Amino acid sequence: MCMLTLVSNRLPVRIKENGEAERTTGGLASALAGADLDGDYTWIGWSGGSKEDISDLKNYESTLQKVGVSPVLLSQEDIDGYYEGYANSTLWPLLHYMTGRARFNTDWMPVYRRVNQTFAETIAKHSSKNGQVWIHDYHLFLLPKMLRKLRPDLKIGFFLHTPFPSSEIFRALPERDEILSGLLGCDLIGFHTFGYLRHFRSSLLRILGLEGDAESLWQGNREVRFGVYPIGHNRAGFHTAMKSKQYEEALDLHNQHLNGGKLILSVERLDYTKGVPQKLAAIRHYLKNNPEMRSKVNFVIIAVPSRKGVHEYDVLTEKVQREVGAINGEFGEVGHSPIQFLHRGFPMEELAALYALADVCLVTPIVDGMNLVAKEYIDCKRAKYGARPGALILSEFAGAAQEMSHAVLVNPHNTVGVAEAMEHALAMSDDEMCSRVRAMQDRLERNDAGAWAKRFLGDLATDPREETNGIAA
Ligand code: GDG
Repeated sequence: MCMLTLVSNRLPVRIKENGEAERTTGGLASALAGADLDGDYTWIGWSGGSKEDISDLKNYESTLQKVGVSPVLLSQEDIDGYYEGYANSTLWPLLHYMTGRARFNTDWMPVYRRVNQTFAETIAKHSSKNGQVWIHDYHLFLLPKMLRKLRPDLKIGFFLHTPFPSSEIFRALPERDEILSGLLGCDLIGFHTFGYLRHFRSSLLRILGLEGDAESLWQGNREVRFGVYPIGHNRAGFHTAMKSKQYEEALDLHNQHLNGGKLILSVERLDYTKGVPQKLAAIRHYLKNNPEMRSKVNFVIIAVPSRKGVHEYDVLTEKVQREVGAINGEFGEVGHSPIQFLHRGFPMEELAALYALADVCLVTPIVDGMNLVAKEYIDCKRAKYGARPGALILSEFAGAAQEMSHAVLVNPHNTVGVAEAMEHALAMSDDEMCSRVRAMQDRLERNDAGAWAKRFLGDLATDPREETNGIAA
């Protein structure tokens, strides 16, 4: 059995047409690839779809086990109450300060609890004695405590990919006590920024009356440690992509299309936290005030579909499509529409080519745990791979802003301010762009995805009691 068990809501797998399973290379998988683990870990999570649709459960499980993952099977009722309900309709908006969007439905928590328990039982079965378990994200807040009950020998770590909001927001959650005490089953809890950690500690104090020191809290004779681990991007993956033929071809093709015009790029999941309508308002303002630029700028918005079929997301998609049409109708000319809205995903090589060419990257979420697009854009600005100089416009409300002070920082709610930032970025000299990019690249090199995973897992493995007084626990 492997010494490390990774746990996330979704498994990084895809079932191919021939029925075989294939590992996909999402952000987390590539982070672990860079953490020198030699692939020695197992992964537990939901493989997507409902268990009612699986005709041969045994065969299904063994197909997935062949690629080193163990599925947690969910019924349609689980998916509705746990995933679409409590996780994505209550927790996700609340963690992003959007209390008005958070839905509170008393039927969801029992399902969320039950699914977290199923995860705990699956992990307990598959993890080796004294192994490490690394749990990811808000879908699994109750899991640490449930797992500790079943397997006290395990070292349990948790990383939150979203913000942790101010306690004034978090305390609106009806099940706030249970969520916090679920997390306290951990040995180590990680956040992207000091701000999120500070909010978490103040929730512990205000809601559970628990006060620890800056880095830990005692639960009986067990220490729960907290830490700040800003996630990095998949640097190795992007550098490999930039050496590929597909990258070169995409670079040539898009360069021809631009025909000397300016490229202003944005890339995100189409989620209400990413601030796409606010960005469109700023683009409209920019085009209105800069008529001489209308035929020269190309706003390319890559908005990957997200949570399709969920009402709010469908409404957002329609709203965005309508506004893009309206702006193009108002400011377009024969043969040129200022905005290209691309509602699908692109291969990494093509994404890297667009990053390399973009004069400006517009990253303007309303609230975002970190935001990896900002980091990827800056890393792809490499002259040796044919990249053009470029400037990053970054929302103050993305975790990444804490590390990327050389970006042009904006308040995404300030339409005029974002439009002025576009003017400023497009007028910036190549020298200024390059010196800002270099300053940010230095930092990204030291903390890519692999370094992030290595740091977290290194800290999880360390027993603080052994370190401080030499006495084994
Ligand atoms: C959550 C938190 C936190 C996007 N379009 C394409 C594509 N992407 C990739 C990007 C990037 C990733 O998706 C998006 O990551 P973000 O960090 O920007 O945002 P979330 O998906 O919301 O992630 C966030 C993150 O977790 C990690 O902790 O930073 O705050 O919300 O890597 O490159 N990739 C490809 N084609 C696309 O069209 N290949």
